[in-house]
Amino acid sequence: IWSNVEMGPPDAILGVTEAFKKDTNPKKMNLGVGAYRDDAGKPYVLPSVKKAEDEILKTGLDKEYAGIIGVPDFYNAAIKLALGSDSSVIKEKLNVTSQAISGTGALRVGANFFAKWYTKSKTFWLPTPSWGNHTPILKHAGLNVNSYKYYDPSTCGFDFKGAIEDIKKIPEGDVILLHACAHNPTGVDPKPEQWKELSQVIKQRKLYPYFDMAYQGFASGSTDTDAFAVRTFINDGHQIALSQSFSKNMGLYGERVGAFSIICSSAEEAERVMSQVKIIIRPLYSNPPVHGARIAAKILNTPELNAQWLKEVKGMADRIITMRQRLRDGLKKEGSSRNWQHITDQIGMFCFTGLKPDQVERLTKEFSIFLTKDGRISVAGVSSNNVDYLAHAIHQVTK
Ligand code: PLP
Ligand code: TYF
Repeated sequence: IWSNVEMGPPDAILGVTEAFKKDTNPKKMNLGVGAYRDDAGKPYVLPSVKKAEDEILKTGLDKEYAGIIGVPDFYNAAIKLALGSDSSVIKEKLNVTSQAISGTGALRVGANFFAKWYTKSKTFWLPTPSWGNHTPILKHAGLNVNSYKYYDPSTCGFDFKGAIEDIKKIPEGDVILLHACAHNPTGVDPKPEQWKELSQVIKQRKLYPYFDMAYQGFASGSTDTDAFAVRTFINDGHQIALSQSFSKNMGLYGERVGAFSIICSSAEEAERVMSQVKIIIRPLYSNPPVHGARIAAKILNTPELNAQWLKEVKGMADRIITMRQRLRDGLKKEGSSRNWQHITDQIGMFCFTGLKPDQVERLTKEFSIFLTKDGRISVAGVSSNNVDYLAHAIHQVTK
């Protein structure tokens, strides 16, 4: 029956882990997937998450279905985390917020909603490059995908001029996707002043800003600082859409905790939009899982746990910053004459090294260091034990 089905390629990011698992070299490193590791290279369950989970288990909650849009204590707290607890948008009930199956699911619910209800355009504009899953998520929902300049390979930094030039040419009404902070895969974010200008240009062009926020807290170590772009756009009067993920900042990867929001122009409009978001979710998966959302809700709504969590987020962000510095120092010690400043300039979980595909291939073949072909490394996979080995290997393939 399925003789017509062709073999598909492995996923560009998750395929790296498959290849890593097969390697027998004891020095092997998996710098592919963006998942935090502690300094011993082990997956990290945040102590605040453990504490929240213990407390939830003690209360002996049942396993009944959540509503279509999930656990209210969770999604109400999630949007507060993004917009700020004193947000007038929330007070005036202008937000439509639903729990979603992590960031990916939030993007897909959003994509389906835009495909069905956004009448001005069916085209989304992505930064070049963007997260590898953005294009398939949007295309599977029937949307068109286009791109605007973002990363400048000559500086390994943000191409502000190129981005503005391209955005000025986007047709009115189209949707522009923006990474709220800690851009994946480049680790390159606009500066606050640049965000302000982007907001103005996007407003003049009458574009619809859609934020993907998968790393709130991971860029700077502060969830408020990392919400700068989202809050600036809101203050400038944009009615944004927003997908949030709690995979990275709470380390809840496999629990699939996220939220999707749209900001409306009146509470009455928000009620109509909410009714249609529910109608999209119901035939997709009926309602989201509750366990992870309960954990996130407990952390976000309990002041002491919240304070503990923010410290732990900062701890993860700081360890990554330390590893960036040690990698850069290590390359210098190896005798590399290249400019590696971008390793410490870039932020968030990833470093876009600038390594070419043949150099990436040598890293994998000769050193058992696994990363995506675009030269992105997940700095979260680097630790005190292997940072010098990584510096040595990178120098060997770039000298
Ligand atoms: N968006 C971006 C930019 C990401 O980097 C990721 C994860 O790596 C996601 C969304 C979604 O991740 P998840 O579905 O685990 O929340
Ligand atoms: O490393 C990245 O960019 C992500 C990680 O369901 C990831 O692709 C892995 C699995 C998943 C979502 C994101």
